[in-house]
Amino acid sequence: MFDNLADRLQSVFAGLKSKGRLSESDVDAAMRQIRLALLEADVNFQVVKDFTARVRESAIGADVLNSLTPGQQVIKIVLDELTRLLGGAPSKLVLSNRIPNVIMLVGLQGSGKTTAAAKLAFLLRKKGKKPLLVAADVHRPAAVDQLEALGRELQIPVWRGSASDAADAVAVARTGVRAAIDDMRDVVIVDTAGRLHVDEDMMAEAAAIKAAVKPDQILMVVDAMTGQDAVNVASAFAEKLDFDGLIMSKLDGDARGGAALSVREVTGKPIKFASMGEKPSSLEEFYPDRMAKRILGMGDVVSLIERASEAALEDELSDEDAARMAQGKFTFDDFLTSIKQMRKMGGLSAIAKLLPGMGGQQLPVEAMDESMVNRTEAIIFSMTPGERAHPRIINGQRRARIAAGSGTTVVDVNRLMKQFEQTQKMMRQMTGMAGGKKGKKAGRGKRGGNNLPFSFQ
Ligand SMILES: Nc1nc2c(ncn2[C@@H]2O[C@H](COP(=O)(O)OP(=O)(O)OP(=O)(O)O)[C@@H](O)[C@H]2O)c(=O)[nH]1
Ligand SMILES: [Mg+2]
Repeated sequence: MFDNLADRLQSVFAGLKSKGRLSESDVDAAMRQIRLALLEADVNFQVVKDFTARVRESAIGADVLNSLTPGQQVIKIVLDELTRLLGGAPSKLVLSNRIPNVIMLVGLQGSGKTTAAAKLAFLLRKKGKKPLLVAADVHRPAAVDQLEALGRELQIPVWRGSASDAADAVAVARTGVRAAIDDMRDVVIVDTAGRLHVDEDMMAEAAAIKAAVKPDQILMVVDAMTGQDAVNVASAFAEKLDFDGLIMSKLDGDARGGAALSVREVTGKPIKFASMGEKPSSLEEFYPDRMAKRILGMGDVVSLIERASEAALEDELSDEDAARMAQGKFTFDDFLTSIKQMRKMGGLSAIAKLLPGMGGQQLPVEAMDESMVNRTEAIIFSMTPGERAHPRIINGQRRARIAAGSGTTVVDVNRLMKQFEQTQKMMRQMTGMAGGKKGKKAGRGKRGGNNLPFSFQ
């Protein structure tokens, strides 16, 4: 998403930073460029106008022009305004004391409701909740099966209505809440039917479900790829049905992203979640400040660390393993685990986007190359268990066999061996820095953290 916008804004900033002093006309020129960049990203016209006016006012008013680092200060002002535009403080999903809590999802056809329902259930379960998914989309026959398949994959139960209410969305929702009570589930997530356009039928059905189950939260799913349209649709929903918050879906797409930037300002409704892919784990709580930093190419190290610790926790890296690795006793099996973790974090390019100053593009080509990671994996798979555990035995003959087995060359294998030795050495040095015998403790300290053997240089 935002790649183009991020590039454009960063080049405006580079121009500002290179100047020792800024004049009012420098600021005006920068504002013109920012305005164009936002309009090209499909941000609502009025929103752009207000945004640049506010930035200009702060920049001129805050004595920025007389400061020693005017460029930096303008960037800070843009960051603050962008954060504000995206909602300011994060608006987290707050569950009430009511059991079960009912969350209803609404939105146009194909916006991502059904997948978002499953992703949300997955996220809430990670937080210790016991969700029940309710398939109240009775219009499209495959919709119920789709939710059921997702539920099966995640091992989260799905309610599809009793035989008598299968064609009645309101009845499915109502009996779903009852089923949740019987089954001691504490959150009910109701998936509803979408339509191609905002129409009376859809609104009437959504209103009827709302009246029947009195949801604690109605979340509207908005497809970020649909640009300005998404904002108009969200406004119509806000007016006709009213809802509590937004889920922006498909933020991983390459559309211009303007909808995500305008929708909060235009509808007044907070973005609560961002969906960045098709995987169940791709739904994230939305943090306006982090998103603003990503757009401005400042990276999002907090999200990166969170992803790393989640990936590590899922792999249940044991204390012993962590301690052993920290002492430099690192094997090719550990290397494989790290690759797996990295994939869970969204792969190299996703990680790169979260790193400050990287914004994706500036990474060395080799480090960006996912195919290199695949090749590494293939080489390790071609090693015997003994070789993986004791890499020192891998002599020239074995290297030739491994290269042939993995469809690579001896040069590739040698390169990996070298990289592996360097990683081992680096880990030993890090342990050394932590102070000899304390290595074990340092290892434990790494638990839940990132133990990727790759460096980004
Ligand atoms: N890349 C990407 N694809 C997504 C995302 N969210 C949903 N999709 C895809 O978008 C398509 C539509 O998603 P659904 O969840 O079925 O949409 P829906 O709103 O339930 O659609 P209807 O039931 O027809 O109204 C599916 O192919 C999803 O996999 C996302 O964040 N990123
Ligand atoms: Mg659906």
